[in-house]
Amino acid sequence: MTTVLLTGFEPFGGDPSNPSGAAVNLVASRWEGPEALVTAVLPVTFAGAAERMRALLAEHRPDIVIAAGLAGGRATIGVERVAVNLVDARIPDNDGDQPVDVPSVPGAATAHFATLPVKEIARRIAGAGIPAQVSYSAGTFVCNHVFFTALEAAASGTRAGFVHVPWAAGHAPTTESAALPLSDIARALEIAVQTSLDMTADTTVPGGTLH
Ligand code: PCA
Repeated sequence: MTTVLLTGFEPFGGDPSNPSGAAVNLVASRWEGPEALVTAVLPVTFAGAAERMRALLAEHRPDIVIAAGLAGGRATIGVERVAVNLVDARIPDNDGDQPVDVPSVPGAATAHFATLPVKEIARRIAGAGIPAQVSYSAGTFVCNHVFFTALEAAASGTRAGFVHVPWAAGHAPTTESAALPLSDIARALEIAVQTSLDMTADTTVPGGTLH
């Protein structure tokens, strides 16, 4: 049976909530298959999150991995294309650790590309009326660390990627913060899963950014 691993994160940085974890739980509550869906809400710690991702990969041997996390301040769903082998934490993680300028996985490549159809995922999410774009940096904090770890540790038949989400409306730190309804964030993750199941190769439409 085809297995999909979908993860979100716990709150971090003093915030009371994290829409990525909430959205993943919403997707799990209404998943009807036929594929098996495994979900987890990861700790926002460099040590714990990567270890948990490696354990989930080893236990479930998923065909597809989609990790999701909060990118507070972004207005759109960001389908990440690039994971860098770099940790440079601007704030401490939930263990109080703040590693600076160290590799995510010592000795591994400088970067990995997502192995999901990122352009098509962004296109289909936008087509559902939810703002989305391909992103070329997942940052250098715990999200990028988990994204890089997943691509590094996944078995050769496993395809993996990462989706950054905005604040959920009603839970943003200020009323001016960019936000989307939690239902849209959950829908975007479902579309990401479905698109990844439907397509192994990405669409070759022009994309990228000029700066
Ligand atoms: N966002 C952070 C870590 C956990 C999360 O949800 C990040 O973008 O690295």
